[in-house]
Amino acid sequence: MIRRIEIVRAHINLVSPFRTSFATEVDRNLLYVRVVGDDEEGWGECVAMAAPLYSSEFVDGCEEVMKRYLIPMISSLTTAEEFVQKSAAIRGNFMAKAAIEAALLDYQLRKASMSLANFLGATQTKVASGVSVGIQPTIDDLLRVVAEYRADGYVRIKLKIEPGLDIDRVRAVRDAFGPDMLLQVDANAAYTVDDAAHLAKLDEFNLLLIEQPLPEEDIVGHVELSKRVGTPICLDESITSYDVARGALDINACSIINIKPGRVGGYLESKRIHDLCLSRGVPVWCGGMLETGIGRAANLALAALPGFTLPGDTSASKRYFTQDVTTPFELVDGYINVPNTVGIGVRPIAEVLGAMTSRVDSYSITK
Ligand code: NPG
Repeated sequence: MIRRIEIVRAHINLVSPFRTSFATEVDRNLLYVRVVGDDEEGWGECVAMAAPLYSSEFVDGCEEVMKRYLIPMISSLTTAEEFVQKSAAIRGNFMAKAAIEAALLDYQLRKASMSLANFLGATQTKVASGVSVGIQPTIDDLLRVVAEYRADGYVRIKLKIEPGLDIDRVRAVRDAFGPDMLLQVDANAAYTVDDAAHLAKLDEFNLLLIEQPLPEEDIVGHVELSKRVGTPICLDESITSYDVARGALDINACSIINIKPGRVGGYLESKRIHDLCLSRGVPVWCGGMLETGIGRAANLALAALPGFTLPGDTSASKRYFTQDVTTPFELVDGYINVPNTVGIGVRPIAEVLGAMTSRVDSYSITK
């Protein structure tokens, strides 16, 4: 029986600033959900950033939604599946919902002695790992950073781009690292459909994909862009649910999908999107939101499903943090092992999390 839900607020610095077309992240303002039962617990990590710049959600807003609307929906026997059904009444707020769903899943799977990977239908025991490279001050910096990640063993490089810091950057990396390196770019919605001819200049670099070139809402613009650019278009921010994914594929807005559980409301919805894409032969890959070990563990379980045929942004702990909150995830020959014990397979290390924690709020479950 679930006795209480805790919201744990904490802070962690990134090993280096991470610049995208919308912000520079230097740290993470963390929110963990802890489900506490009679003899078991479950953990989920909220992926919202401090400010609503990637999407409309932000971490303090997620806490408010959890406190006012989502936690009151939970009773002592609520399962993750029931929570997903009930919380559908609340519009949007996917990152808030996903963190609670993940904690409920971890809790119920631990009680059932099953791993999240098995529960979701994983077919791989380790997943190929890519790395997302933030916008660097100069091309020399970019080449140095990419070289370091290559030396670490990452099998795919993703470059963040924005208008003015795109074609030349990609050319420099292609020239330096050769035609065979798996390479893709991510614009985080920084262009408009009028940039189609400009973005088509990327076609000569044999990229795996261009991720989210246009704003989240402009799914129709991506249809037009897909006709005018040869490189496959992949959607991230735009794909907020199974229904949106199906619609986007139906109208050919994209040919690849980045699945981020936080962005679509959880792991159960992520699996539905995966299954849809698998049935249509559409490749998917697992995105990242600078998660600590709690979120990363669950993402690795998802990334082990058969449709995840492209390397994800599931990098090793040390790419992000000096000391992760869990036992660190390590890269071995370009792969990271998928946790295979029970639930998400990891828990926070009490002393590490304790030192990072600013506040724990506890909500009793009495129903
Ligand atoms: O490896 O976790 C990671 C980061 C991957 O590039 C990454 N995330 O747009 O996909 C993204 C981007 C991001 C970073 C999004 C920070 C939101 C905040």
